[in-house]
Amino acid sequence: MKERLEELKQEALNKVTAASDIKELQEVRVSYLGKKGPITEVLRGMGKLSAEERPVVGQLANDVREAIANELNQKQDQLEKVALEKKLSEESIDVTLPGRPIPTGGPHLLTKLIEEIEDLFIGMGFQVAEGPEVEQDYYNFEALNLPKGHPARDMQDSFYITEELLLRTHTSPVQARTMEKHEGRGPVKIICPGKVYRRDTDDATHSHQFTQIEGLYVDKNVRMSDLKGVLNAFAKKMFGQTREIRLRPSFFPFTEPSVEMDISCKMCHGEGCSVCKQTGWIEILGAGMVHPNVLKMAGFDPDQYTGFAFGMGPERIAMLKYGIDDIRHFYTNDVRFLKQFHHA
Ligand code: 2NL
Repeated sequence: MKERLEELKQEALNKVTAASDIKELQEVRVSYLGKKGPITEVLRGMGKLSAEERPVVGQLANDVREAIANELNQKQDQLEKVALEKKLSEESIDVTLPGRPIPTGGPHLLTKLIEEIEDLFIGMGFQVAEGPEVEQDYYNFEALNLPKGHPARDMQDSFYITEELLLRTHTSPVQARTMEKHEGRGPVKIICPGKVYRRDTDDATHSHQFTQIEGLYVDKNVRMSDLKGVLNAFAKKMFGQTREIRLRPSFFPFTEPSVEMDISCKMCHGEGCSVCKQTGWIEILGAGMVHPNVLKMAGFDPDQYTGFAFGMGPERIAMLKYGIDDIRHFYTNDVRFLKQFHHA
């Protein structure tokens, strides 16, 4: 019997050593230490032994059980440890790897350009003012020295909603409204960016909806030289310090005198090229001294107050700045176009 027990012990220990995973080990445990196992069987046969031998064999059987159990537990710990290490190494994350970029959208080229222009004027003391896109005939035309029947307020060129309501054709009505709110007291120093609408057939240079930025400075003693100084500073900051400006006489119903501003051509330095159509100059904006009628209608005394105003088209500025050849690119929203101006 003793030999049988020793044999069983050796057999069991060998199987424990050979077990390569926890499941196999559990099978060894059940088959050797279970109720139907060979050791239990040996113990059952102890009745045949003498009174002296019985405790000796009983003790040995217990020792064998214990030895096998110890070995099983040790092996179990070892296998669990190996399994854990394997799991950890498989699931490990390299936190130093660069992240995968998530594609993002961004502000439209025109939005960014408008904000850039706003910032330049904010830097010169202007405030940003906004107003409605559905406007009263009064603020869009009447208050800007364009009375009913004036040739420059062609019904065919505007989107009328009713007799008295239309989609604004410029952002000037925002300026008229702002002046009115000041109740005849200066200074008013604002720029008005926004969408405007004209009944045009869309082509490479025309759009029925586009954007505008207008500026207005009304106070005592505002002069033409103030206009020139502000516009010169704007042009140099926007297009580069080496650019020159020039003012040419022009006409707008809401300014007198009126001018148009050109900047010197960067491509040919004034020599003449295709960009500037051989003139050396590129037209950028229109401006002038606010017409006395406009001041009067907004509640300002034209004998005490003067002002300058200007207006420009961000699309035209962007087209010149980035060499964009078709105004429709701004509104088609083809990402291949938009992406060129999006830097995450
Ligand atoms: C252009 C020319 C201009 C104005 C806009 C203005 C507004 C008020 C009073 C007087 Cl409230 N003038 N605006 C003046 C001159 C020119 O725009 O070519 N824009 C794209």
